[in-house]
Amino acid sequence: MIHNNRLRIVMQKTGRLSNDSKDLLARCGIKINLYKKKLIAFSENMPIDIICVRDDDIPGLIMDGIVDVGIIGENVLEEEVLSRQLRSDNIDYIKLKRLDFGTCRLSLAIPLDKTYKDISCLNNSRIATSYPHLLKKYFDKNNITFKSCMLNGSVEVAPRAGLSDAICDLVSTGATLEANGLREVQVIFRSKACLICKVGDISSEKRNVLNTLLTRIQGVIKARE
Ligand code: PRT
Ligand code: ZN
Repeated sequence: MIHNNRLRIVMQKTGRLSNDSKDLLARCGIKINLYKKKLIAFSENMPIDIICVRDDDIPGLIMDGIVDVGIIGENVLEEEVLSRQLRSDNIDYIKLKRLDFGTCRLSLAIPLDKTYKDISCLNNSRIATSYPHLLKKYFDKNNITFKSCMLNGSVEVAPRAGLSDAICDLVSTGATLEANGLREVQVIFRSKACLICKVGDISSEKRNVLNTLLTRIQGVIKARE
């Protein structure tokens, strides 16, 4: 492992958060050359290194204290917390700032021809999702039982393919649900990207850089409001 006084920030390599994350850091005045295939980039003008990975790996890198700071969707973060709680793994992190991108909601959706009054209509139904822990937490809170169908992608086709009765998936515009003949019936979690950092020892040099970064991020977000 690299141990030095450069602040390490982990962000999504490619996907819905990567351009906004890159853009935010650039607007904070961090000069970086993020080449497409590179996992790591070194800032030229600040003691900061950027590491690019799959978003699912980001919460763990922070909670295990391997990387200092991360940019991650609250949905992925909370799912990892719930999953680690079951394994009694470390779930420590500090949320430094809710960011102004990556806005979406995790929602239950059902085929258009199905009726829905309230959540009890889904009692004992099979629900396809990539977020089994957030789904279970919501159903447990409402005292409703369900059967899960774990899918890491193509969740929206599950009812049509006869794999499930309903789905629990991320929605932003609703176009994907509509294109698949599904109706959003219940929001179970609202999410944005956020800036998190590890708990524990951070050198004073790194702490100073982190404080500067946080002040600049707050300024960038304020200016965009
Ligand atoms: O490869 P990697 O594992 O890093 O990426 P990924 O494929 O797991 O994630 P990615 O890039 O799709 O999304 C990263 C994060 O972006 C998510 O965890 C959310 O925090 C955030 N985000 C914001 C979204 C959406 N909006 C979103 N609309 N993530 C996914 N979607 C998908 C959704 O799953 C569905 O398939 O977009 C579709 C619905 O969009 P609408 O506009 O049709 O409603
Ligand atoms: Zn992912």
